[in-house]
Parts: sequence; structure tokens; C-alpha cells
Amino acid sequence: MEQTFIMIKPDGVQRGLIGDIISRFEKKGYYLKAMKFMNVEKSFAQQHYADLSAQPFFAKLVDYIISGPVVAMVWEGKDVVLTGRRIIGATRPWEAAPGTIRGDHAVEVSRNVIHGSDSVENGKKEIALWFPGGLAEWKSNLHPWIYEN
Ligand code: IDP
Ligand code: MG
Repeated sequence: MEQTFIMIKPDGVQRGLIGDIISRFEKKGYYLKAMKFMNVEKSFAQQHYADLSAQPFFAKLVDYIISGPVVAMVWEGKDVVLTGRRIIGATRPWEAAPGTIRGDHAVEVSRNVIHGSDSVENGKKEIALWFPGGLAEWKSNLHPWIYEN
């Protein structure tokens, strides 16, 4: 099944949104396959956001990500990359629909609470970067109540 990398950014941690965010993915029917609470090194944040290194906001973005601990996770399930992005909401919180994480909990694009992989390919890269030791192997006993196959 498909996997995505999800990170609760430092503002999400400081504001006490960890439980709310995990609940949304859990209740949807996705499986948590890895999770760690950690401080990120500057060079690691730069590597994670390497594709954005030419953007004018890159330095501020890196400072934001290293401003406090983050929660890094891997979630698995059918179409979890795209559906995860829809659960998260638009990058700019003022464009994020109510009911999404950013629509409900964020105001500024530079304080938008959460990261989610934008493609299956990038998800694989991010998971390898953040969890080089691999993931947990498990399947819920409720699986047939959530998935047809
Ligand atoms: P995404 O997080 O929705 O995938 P990206 O375009 O990949 O959005 O940008 C990564 C992160 O960079 C955003 O989540 C946001 O925190 C930050 N960011 C994006 N655009 C801006 C901007 O115009 N100003 C400041 N920060 C930005
Ligand atoms: Mg992105």
C-alpha cells in the first residue's frame, strides 16, 4: 500500500495539535508505520527542503523547521499521499478549506503547522531520509472493515 511522510512542524507541537493531527489520520483508516519526536539539524532541514533552495523564503523556512521539536511520521493506506494532502489543506492557510488541518488551525503560510509529501515518489525519498532504519510491520485486525481488499 501507498505511504506518505507527514511532519508536524514546531508550531503544531508548541500549540498542542499533535493529538488532533494524529487522530485525523488514524480515524480516517490509515496506519501509522513510524513516528519520532526530534529536533532537526539545520543541514537536515536544508536537505529535506532542497527542492525549495532557490526560493526567497528558503532561509526562513529552514529556521522555522529547526525552531523546536517536530513529530515525523509515516502513514500508510490507499491513496494516502493525495488524500493526506487533502486532509492537510492548501499550503496557504487562507486558501485551505475549513475542516482541513490548515483550514482549522493556521493563519500564515510560514506557520502552517504540518508537512505532507506531494507525490508517491517524493514520499519514498522523504521516508528514506527521515527513517533510514525502516518502518514497523503491522496490519490492523480491523483492516477488512476499512478496506475491501
Ligand atoms: P507544502 O508544504 O504545502 O507542500 P511547499 O510549496 O512545498 O508547500 O512549501 C513548503 C513550505 O514552505 C510550506 O509548507 C510553507 O511552510 C513554506 N512556504 C511556502 N511558500 C511560502 C511563502 O511564500 N512564504 C513563506 N513560507 C512559504
Ligand atoms: Mg511541499
